[in-house]
Amino acid sequence: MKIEELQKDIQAYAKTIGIDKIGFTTADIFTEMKERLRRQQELQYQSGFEKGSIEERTEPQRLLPESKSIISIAVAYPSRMEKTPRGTKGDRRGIFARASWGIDYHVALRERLDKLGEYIKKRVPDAVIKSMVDTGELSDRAVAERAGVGFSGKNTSIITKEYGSFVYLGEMLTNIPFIPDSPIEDGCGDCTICLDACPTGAIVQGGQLNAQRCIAFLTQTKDFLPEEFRTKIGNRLYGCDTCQQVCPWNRGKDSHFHKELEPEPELVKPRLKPMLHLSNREFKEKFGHMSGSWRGKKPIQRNVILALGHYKEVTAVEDLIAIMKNDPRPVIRGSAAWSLGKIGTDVAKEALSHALEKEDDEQVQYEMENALFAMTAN
Ligand code: B12
Ligand code: SF4
Ligand code: SF4
Repeated sequence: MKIEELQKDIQAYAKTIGIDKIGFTTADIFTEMKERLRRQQELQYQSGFEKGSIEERTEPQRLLPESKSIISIAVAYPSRMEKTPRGTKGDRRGIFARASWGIDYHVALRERLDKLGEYIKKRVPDAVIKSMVDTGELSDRAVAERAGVGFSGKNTSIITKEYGSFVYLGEMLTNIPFIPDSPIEDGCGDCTICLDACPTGAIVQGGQLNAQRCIAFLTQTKDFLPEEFRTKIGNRLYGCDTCQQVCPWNRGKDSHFHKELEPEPELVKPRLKPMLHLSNREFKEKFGHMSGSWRGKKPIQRNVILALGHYKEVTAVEDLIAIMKNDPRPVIRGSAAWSLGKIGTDVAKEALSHALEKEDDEQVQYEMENALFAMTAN
């Protein structure tokens, strides 16, 4: 069987199973990426969510010794909801980033890669394959870039000509020597819109991110959110889409091809106040199928509390006081203290003073003192 023919058949089959774009590249070492990862590590710009050593991340044969090529896949997701619920004073809402709309994309892409793998094995019985999506060692973006799926934008996202950057990526290592596609031309030119729009200056220079400053990362941490970022995360509960939303390549790009990736408006833009009281079980039942829930309830609830402070939501004061007094988690009590300080009513102030007398945790005490200080200063 001719490789060209097989490759064409794979492309055609991929379309039938909900893969929107596919590209092929060699299993050669990602030399430039190796340097980049070293630099990111030295500068402490990494998030800590990356898997594997630099060698494993850049040398495909360490992951599958027989590797000769890599198939990169992209699945497009929506950027707009049909009926966006609007938050109002007294009934504020938070937002999950688009990468958390619909079912967890790891599941959606894994299913497609499994089907693709079965198809290839039928055609080439001695094919050896290994697939990954997000949680594997390889940089899904570096693979997609080299396989010509999209170019690497200054916001660090892979941008496809057809669907913009609103695509999930995954790949399959194989022992089949597919003919590699060519990378596509860079499309950023002298544009710097995303760098200017990033709320925290996380894009250090075109194509280089300090993940420690990126809101997408910060929404997923479990500890106290450093103070400088608290007003910047706004009502984001998980992830951040700003540097993609402003990108000219995403203008008018809104792909509704896959039912399972459609957002449930009440879940991706949920009311904030009810989220304060969710039990672990309720959280899992409601949000467990979304990719944004992978870090559990705590970071999301912390962000809910900060969002209420951001909105200065007076109707949340009673709830926040109860949480500040009774929640067993210091991060949650301290964040509630910060938000009460922001809201700044007399009731909030009195509650902060009382709670401070009883608080044992030093960090929470610090938050309460700061909140009281800020209220007196205003
Ligand atoms: C860690 C991680 C994060 C971290 C760090 C992100 C980052 N930019 O590095 C945090 C938590 C911040 C994050 C956030 C997001 N993530 Co994320 N994340 C990952 C993960 C697990 C590893 C990424 C990684 O290794 N980064 C290290 C950097 C150095 O490499 P890289 O970005 O992978 O590769 C590019 C650069 O290295 C650059 N590069 C390499 N050498 C050189 C040299 C020069 C000179 C230059 C200029 C550039 C350059 O080119 C590469 C190709 O574009 C991948 C999944 C995976 N296994 O790859 C998903 C992944 C990158 N994330 C993804 C998504 C969707 C997001 C968010 C949009 C989610 C959201 N809405 O909040 C945001 C976007 C934030 C942003 N601006 O990047 C998608 C990206 C899809 C796409 N179209 O690009 C991925 C691929 C997951 C997936 N399988 O779909 N993420
Ligand atoms: S995801 Fe948000 S915080 Fe991160 S680089 Fe993009 S705009 Fe900046
Ligand atoms: S906003 Fe401009 S610079 Fe940023 S990724 Fe898009 S085209 Fe490139």
